[in-house]
Amino acid sequence: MRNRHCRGAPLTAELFPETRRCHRIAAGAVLLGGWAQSQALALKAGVDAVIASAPWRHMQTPGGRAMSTANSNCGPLGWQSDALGYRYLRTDPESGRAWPAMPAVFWSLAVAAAEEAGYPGFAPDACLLNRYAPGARLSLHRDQDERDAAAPIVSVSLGLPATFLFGGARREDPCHRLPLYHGDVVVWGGPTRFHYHGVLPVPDGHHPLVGRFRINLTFRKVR
Ligand code: MD3
Ligand code: FE
Repeated sequence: MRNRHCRGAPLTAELFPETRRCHRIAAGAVLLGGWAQSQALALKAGVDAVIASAPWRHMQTPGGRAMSTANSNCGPLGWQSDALGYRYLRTDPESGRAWPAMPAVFWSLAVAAAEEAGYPGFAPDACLLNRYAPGARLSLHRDQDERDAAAPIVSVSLGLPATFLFGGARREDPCHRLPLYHGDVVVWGGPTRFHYHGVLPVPDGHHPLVGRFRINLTFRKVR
């Protein structure tokens, strides 16, 4: 690791606690604690711009229930869940138009984080936005709709903290818990890329930039 948060000098770690939060979570999965914090204002402005053209919506699960998270997308492909199942679409079904472009700050952060974690040349073609109000959660699932299995998923957390769960290849495998805070970036690649994971209900709170929400961006290479 060679960014200013992750350089390993002990003095740095004492002065800046977030330096201790950069580590490998699993084979091929790297937590870059606080990595996006200095860009948070620009990222939030990017979120607001995306949402102005593709507003937050609660998609239906294939089982017919509304998801507790609100979602939107930017980039060439957008993730969609409804009665038909999960898939990636080139247009927003709500508007019939293309998804909004990825803001430049989204793209550059995702590419830089992937490179930092050992995945040079990451070229995401989809960015899913998840918004959690207090109480919203994401039940245990696997992300299997992306065709490019070699590419990682880059995740950026903004706003309220949450507890991330990551399990194994089988639903019944035990889960580890990982707290995720505003500005944290996680790069998920390698053998755990298709493992089960989820997010516990987000506790109530208030964040100065994001308000009463947690927003998570996931960058994916789908095609
Ligand atoms: C671990 N989102 O959108 S992002 C999702 O915090 C999703 O909103 C969570 O799971 C969130 O599908 C977690 C981090 C993430 C994404 C994909 C993974 C972790 C992963 C794939 C395999 C293992
Ligand atoms: Fe997921």
